[in-house]
Amino acid sequence: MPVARPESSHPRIIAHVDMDCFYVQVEQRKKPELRGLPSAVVQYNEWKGGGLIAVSYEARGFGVKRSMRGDEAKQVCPQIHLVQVPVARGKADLSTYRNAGSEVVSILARKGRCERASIDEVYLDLTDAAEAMLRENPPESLEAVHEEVLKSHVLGLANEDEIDKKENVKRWMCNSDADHRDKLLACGAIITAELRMQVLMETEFTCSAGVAHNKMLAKLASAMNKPAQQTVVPSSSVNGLLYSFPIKKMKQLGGKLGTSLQGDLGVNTVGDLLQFSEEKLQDLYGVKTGTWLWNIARGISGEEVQGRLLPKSHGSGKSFPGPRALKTAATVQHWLNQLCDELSERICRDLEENKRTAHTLTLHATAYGPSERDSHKKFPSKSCPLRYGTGKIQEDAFNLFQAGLREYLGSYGAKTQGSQHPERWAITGLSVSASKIMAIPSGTCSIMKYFGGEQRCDAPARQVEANFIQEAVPTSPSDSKNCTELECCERVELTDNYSDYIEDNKVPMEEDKNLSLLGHEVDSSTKEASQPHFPSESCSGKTKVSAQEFPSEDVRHQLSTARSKRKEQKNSALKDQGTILRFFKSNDQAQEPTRSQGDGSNSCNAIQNGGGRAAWSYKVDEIDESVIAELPEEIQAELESWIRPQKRANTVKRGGATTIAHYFSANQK
Ligand code: TTP
Repeated sequence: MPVARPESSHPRIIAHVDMDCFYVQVEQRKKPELRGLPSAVVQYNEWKGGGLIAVSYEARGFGVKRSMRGDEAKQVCPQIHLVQVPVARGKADLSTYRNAGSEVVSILARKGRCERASIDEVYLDLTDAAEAMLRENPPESLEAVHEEVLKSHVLGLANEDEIDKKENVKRWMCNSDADHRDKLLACGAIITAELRMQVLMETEFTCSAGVAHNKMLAKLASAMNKPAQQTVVPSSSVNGLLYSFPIKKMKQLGGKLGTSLQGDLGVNTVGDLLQFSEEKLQDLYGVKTGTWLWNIARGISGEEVQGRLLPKSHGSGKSFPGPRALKTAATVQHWLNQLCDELSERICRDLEENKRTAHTLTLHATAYGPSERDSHKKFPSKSCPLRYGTGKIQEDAFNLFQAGLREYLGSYGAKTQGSQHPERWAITGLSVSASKIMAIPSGTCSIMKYFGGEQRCDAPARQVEANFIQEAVPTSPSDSKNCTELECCERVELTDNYSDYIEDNKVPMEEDKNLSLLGHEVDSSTKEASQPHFPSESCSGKTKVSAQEFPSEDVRHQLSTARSKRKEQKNSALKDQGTILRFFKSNDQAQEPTRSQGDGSNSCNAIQNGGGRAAWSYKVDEIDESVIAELPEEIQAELESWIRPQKRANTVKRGGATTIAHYFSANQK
């Protein structure tokens, strides 16, 4: 992705659409009697009335805030209606919200390239649609401009009162003397207003939007006027918008980079950045970060709308604060099993509906250790190749946990198995994610074909997918060793996809991480995508699997009946776990475990240390991975390419590395 490019030659029209108090709206659609009333969605944990996760605008009017608990909200607004988030597997179940988000995406995607940025946020590239409108049906030729368009906030327009305001907006939208950029923007605003009305009509949800010439400005603008409004950013207003915009509120500057800008340079607003030359910023923060900062100060951003309706990864998590912290391996395993069960269901549905397979399983945890000295220590995230099947995912996730725990406890040499020393560690958050999701290349033999009976396939999906995964997942050097017992551990490495995992996530909530992993829990695509097209060529000869591995005729019949049933019940997809899911579940039970549940800790660590971490240079070791996530994607990519070869080659690359390292070391204090 380019850092920035001149935007004047070919202006783009980008909209950022953000649903208003989204979970509340979903609950209000279920219970229409709540419409217009102060209401909020609370976590399932009822302590002090449950933590609020979404607050209606009516309740906000009474001073209710998301940071409150139910009891506190009732104090400031006694008439508030609190709705508990749906629960499954002892944790919040977000499927209703995910599905509702998908409904919206499928409508928005009708007018241009669409990127689903989180459970309730979408970027749209409306350039082509706006250009077509300007060519064929320009605003000044419209008989009437819709009220919703006239309600737009156009930054920089002087608005005395409501009537004047609408008149001004109309004049601006229909100005045949305006420059080309503004004309296109006006078309984009009209298209966005139409889309928002369509969303309201088809889903009953209101949303707000920002319309600008790039993603960064569109996102800033969408939050400026809520609910159910849209804000337009003409080029002439960009400086005014950014001049006083708090630096920490910028996407990617909320964390350590923003803190460094404030603390080290005294930069408090985006406008403050204008005093620094590009060279100076590059000197301080590295070439790419420096240029990126210089660009954002001027409202320049070359980030493309990705054209992604489906999530980049799936995640399932839960936190265990205070007395609920997990202190034994058995309780950790119990909860990991729940999380993995959900994750498995979701990736199987993704495979079935979208023909996509996930390739990496990652475990994250938060913990506190045996001593005060330990309080700053992070539980290391761990990844391994993802094997399909609930049992396998559960087994691998627990192995990852054990590997992480050994490393976390490290020098204390505490035992990681059993509960002999329950006081030595406590887990306050657990999450598992499936990432590196890829479409099955067309022509690949598909399980759907087999189940659907449209075409005979000579391999069960499990085998096909296993082959596919084997091909696609890069193997670690240790793969060549004949050490089945440690297979999983050998592949364990410090996760390299942590930034993917947290990208787009909402601020973590206190109680249930699941509620904060929104960007990655969006799992359903547009409705049209639920019936994939199957290639017609035969798959015979691709795999060698014995006949008894096929499901029996009965099972096949059962599976295909279940599938047709599910088609009928698209909107209650949750209740039906899907054919593949059942298939994997049943096969899973039948399968011999291929990996040892044994400890193997020493060898595992030795391999890991010997092959990886110990070989890292000091600078790489100092990088706080959470910082990487704050950076723009292209900078993350640069860091990745810098870090990975280092891991392999045990050499320090010069050049850009020095400047980036400067940034990271500056933040070590
Ligand atoms: P947001 O878009 O941040 O907020 P919102 O849609 O509730 O309200 P607004 O109109 O101000 O945009 O989040 C979308 C949904 O994500 C929200 O309804 C609830 C959920 N959520 C969490 O579960 N945890 C969080 O920390 C946040 C911020 C949101």
